[in-house]
Amino acid sequence: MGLIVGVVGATGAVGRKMLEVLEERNIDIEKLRVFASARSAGEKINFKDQVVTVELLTEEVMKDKFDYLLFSAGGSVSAQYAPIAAEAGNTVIDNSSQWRMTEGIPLVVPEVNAHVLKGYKGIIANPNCSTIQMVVALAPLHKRYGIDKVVVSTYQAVSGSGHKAIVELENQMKDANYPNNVYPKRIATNCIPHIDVFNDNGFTKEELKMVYETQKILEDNKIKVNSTTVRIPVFFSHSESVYVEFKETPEVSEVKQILSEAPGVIVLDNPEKNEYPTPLEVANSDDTYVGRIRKDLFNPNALSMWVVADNLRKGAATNAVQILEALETLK
Ligand code: A2P
Ligand code: 11C
Repeated sequence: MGLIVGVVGATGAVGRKMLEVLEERNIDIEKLRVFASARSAGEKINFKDQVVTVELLTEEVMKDKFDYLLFSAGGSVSAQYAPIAAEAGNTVIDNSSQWRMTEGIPLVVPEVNAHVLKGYKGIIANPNCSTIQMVVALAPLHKRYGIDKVVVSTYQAVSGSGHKAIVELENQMKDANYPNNVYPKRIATNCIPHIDVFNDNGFTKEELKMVYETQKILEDNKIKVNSTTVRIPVFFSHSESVYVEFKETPEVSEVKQILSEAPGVIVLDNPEKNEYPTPLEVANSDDTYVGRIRKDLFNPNALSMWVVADNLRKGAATNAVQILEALETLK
């Protein structure tokens, strides 16, 4: 028998992508229900050969029976509705930051730590997009060399801020006077070193997600992470410059070999042929691409690399659906 699946926030940038990925990966769905706010309740959405009507999200509907509920409607929606759904016996895969650091809630990137799902039922957290792609590349290297410290700078696509931000960049590219509705500054022809809110310590919440989520997923609170997260005028795919200091000395040839065998990673690293990943080329892929792998000039235990992945796919929807698949294989 097929699954009963609900998508909360199905009209948003990630929610739409979740539906696409569920369809593409041929998940055996017997009944799909889609939820959003009063703004879009009643709208029709195509899924496979069916037309599904968007339902209003209420506490009552979350008590209905679902095999899986995929949430991507923001932290406050997850805070209010996910516990009600879980209490009713439903498995929630939550894409918001609401539950990620809560003790006892698994924070999962299936290629890295699917083992924490064994025997678990309730709310499961999908990590932040910029964390997911970084740990997919770091995990196999951590296993081999042991990571001491990571310094990462991100170049993040506007789709990470949702559908409204895609519209803002599209319009600002055509109209110099289009207002800044989503971002504090103009995003077209600019870059903004400010993602999510500032914390008292000077880092943004997005930067701190990269610190603490990485430690939780790699199960090592000693890994030091220093992050600077930046929004750039790109629609899809986040890019990251990642500098890593290891406990042991890595060799570039071995690093390339390890990464090329790692699940979910594609090494694209032939600079002499201009081969390295870019967001435009990586968009629509489910893999994490790594290029520009090179040793540090001064620290023999350190190297730099360039990591790119589609933030709506591997960074959100695909990772959530992979969690669903991992749970199904553990059944
Ligand atoms: P809606 O279409 O009704 O606004 P994005 O990240 O692209 O902005 O999308 C956010 C998603 O979360 C949309 O599907 C949006 O639905 C949904 N959403 C936002 N607030 C609520 C809410 N209070 N209840 C249900 N869905 C919500
Ligand atoms: C961005 N990383 O690109 C964010 C989007 O914590 O899930 C995801 C926010 C989150 O803006």
